[in-house]
Amino acid sequence: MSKFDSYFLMTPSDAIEYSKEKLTLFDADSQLECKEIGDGNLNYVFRVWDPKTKRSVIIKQAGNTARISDDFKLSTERIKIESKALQLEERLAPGLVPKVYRYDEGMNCCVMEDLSDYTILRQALLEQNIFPQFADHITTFMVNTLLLTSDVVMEHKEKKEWVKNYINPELCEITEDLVYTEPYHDNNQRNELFPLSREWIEREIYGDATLRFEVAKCKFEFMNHAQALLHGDLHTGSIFVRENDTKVIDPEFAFYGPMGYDVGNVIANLFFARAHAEALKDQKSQAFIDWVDETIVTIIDQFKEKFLQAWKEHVTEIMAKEPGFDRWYLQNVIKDTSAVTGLELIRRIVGLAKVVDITSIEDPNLRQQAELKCLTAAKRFILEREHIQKGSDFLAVFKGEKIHE
Ligand code: SR1
Ligand code: MG
Repeated sequence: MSKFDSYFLMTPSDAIEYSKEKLTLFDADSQLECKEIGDGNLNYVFRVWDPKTKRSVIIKQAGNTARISDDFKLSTERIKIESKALQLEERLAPGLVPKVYRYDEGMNCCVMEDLSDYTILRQALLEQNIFPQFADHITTFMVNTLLLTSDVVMEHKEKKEWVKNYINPELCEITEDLVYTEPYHDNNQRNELFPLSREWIEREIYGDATLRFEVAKCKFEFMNHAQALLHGDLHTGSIFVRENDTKVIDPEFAFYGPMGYDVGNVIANLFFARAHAEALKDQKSQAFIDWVDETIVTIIDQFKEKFLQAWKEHVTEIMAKEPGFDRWYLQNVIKDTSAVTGLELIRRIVGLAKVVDITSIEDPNLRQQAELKCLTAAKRFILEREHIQKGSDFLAVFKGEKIHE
């Protein structure tokens, strides 16, 4: 019998005891230390380390509610999805995710590689650091994990089995509510508007029936298009970086959905970093903004290039080999990417789960400017999504410029 035979939410001292009992990494007599370092919206993250040997691990544990609010009652199963997804992603995109050492079904926790020598990308971008290889790494991650889990590559019955295994109703519901519903309605308790932006949002978001109609179409696309195994929450807080390394973490929202959901999340969150730097306008800002612009353009263009190349190498489905089908398919992925870029920009400003890139802008007028710039572009990303296809189109829309067809 062990105290870890049945589930309870651990404290740091439990995590130390757990590590000694369940992991082979540490010696029985080691003096371990532990700190709870989770700063996400959902889970608890313990870093356990041996100061003598410098060995360390991360133990991520799911509670019955979300950390951000007890409103969200969640099954602890999500850690199972995350563990499975990380192991699969390591196979599909080697070196781009942390290694999983152990998944514990009873304790609902996942023990994984400690990435403490990395920084969360959102934080690094707030400090205006640049990562020249990021576009290359993230496009490889997205092309490999998305295309290779889709029906154009996988045997169809096996793919359907995976759709079943990754069914993730509670976390999908969070996205359906927070991304695709609440930001478009004035009558829910969870939206929080920055006072200087309120009037604009009431008129241009809540009050725009055409926008709501287009968002409704996107919502049903998200719910009904089981295209590929998504990460499902690929914002800059789900990515660790070091100078020449990238690791994608936190795929607990993974499920079969439209590919553009992942790509659009990356792009929108880079725009938040850009908006933050524009508000800062210090010495480093212009060089940083230039790098973000180049990175956004490269991510879209390189994603398309790698996607078509991987299509050539991996496609197995006979009808998908019809000439021109690859480009038609990709065009739809980029259309969805544009819509999701807009949806993510809106929901992080209007809805519950905000981003520090925007909330940390201290000057109220600069924050209002940043919010309205993101929201104005967001509407175009949704409404003009049929025409936004090139990396330079994405940048032009954010800057308020015309798209050159
Ligand atoms: C209740 S969870 C709020 C948000 O945090 C996660 O990272 C997802 O982005 C989710 O929408
Ligand atoms: Mg997360």
